Amino acid sequence: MTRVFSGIKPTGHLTLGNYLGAMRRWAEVDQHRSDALFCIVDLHALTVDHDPARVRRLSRQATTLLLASGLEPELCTVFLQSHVDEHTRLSYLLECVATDGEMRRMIQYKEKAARERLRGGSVRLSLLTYPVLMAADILAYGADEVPVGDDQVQHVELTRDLAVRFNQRYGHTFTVPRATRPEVAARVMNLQDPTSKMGKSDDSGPGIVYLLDEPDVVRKKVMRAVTDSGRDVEYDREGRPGVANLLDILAACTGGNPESLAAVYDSYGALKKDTAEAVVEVLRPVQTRHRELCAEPAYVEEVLRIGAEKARASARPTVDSAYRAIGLLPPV
Ligand code: AQP
Repeated sequence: MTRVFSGIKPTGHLTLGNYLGAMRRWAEVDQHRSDALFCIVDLHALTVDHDPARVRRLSRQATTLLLASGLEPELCTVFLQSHVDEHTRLSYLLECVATDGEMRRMIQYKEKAARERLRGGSVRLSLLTYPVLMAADILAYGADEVPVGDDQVQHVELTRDLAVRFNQRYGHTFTVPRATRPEVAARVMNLQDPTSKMGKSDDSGPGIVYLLDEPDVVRKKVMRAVTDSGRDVEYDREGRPGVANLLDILAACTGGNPESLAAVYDSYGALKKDTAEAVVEVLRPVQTRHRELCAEPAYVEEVLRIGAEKARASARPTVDSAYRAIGLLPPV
């Protein structure tokens, strides 16, 4: 059976981008057709300036939202990265295979390091090495597929390179995984700046639809989305990124196709109105289930406990064989 692994960082409140680009597909498709593991990658949240209490809060919230979005612990494994030591054990070995130049070429590193410097902060070494930990997250489980949005594809490519290099140098140890992208909404853009990704750790609140935004807040944000001075509704990602982003969101929420939807509208106002309502409808069941799960914290804790046990048992043999292959003696 195909093994699928993917993760989500508790660095902010989860967004419509996380949902349409990743979470929805995990729940609707991946958990049903594969042996799937979904991880709240809390160690990655420590790579930038963070408040410990907030990370704890966001980790619980991300778990609850993953379950609310439809992940079923009977069908897949849901767990916290920091509960399974194999991730950091393997990460060190992969650091011995990766190069400094590879890390510095990562687009997310460049963008996030620049953001940290702009805020007057220093750049943590873990921000530079984070793609290696991500590679360990994936390789520890022998994942065949990694369903991600566009922004993570480069990191999955790096994971493939590290797996191939390790296998060539030390003998076959890792499955070489591949990234899979959603057909629509692989990159949901910020509503106020449609040339940047809708990212949960951005500060620009009005441009980001959060999964727990009230319907009226969603409507307001979508109605105020930046478009352009034109009038015709056309799907042109380069020339009219704001309108294209709305069409992508509408298509992802209604199951349509952005190009054909463009032909249906003769004004930006009507497009925005329908997009807002489509988003409200997509988020409604997630929000309802999230409220129910908030009343069951013991259930959520139990999901994480069982998930960590299953994940540990699954990762340990691969990580142990990587330790042996690279030249380390087993403990006596
Ligand atoms: N805007 C997006 N459009 C489509 N997919 C997206 N994803 C994230 N944003 C979009 C996908 O959601 C999954 C989980 O994301 P993550 O938490 O690992 O990464 P992130 O959202 O990129 O989070 P950061 O780095 O903490 O903060 P921001 O969001 O500010 O960059 C991934 O599959 C991702 O592709």
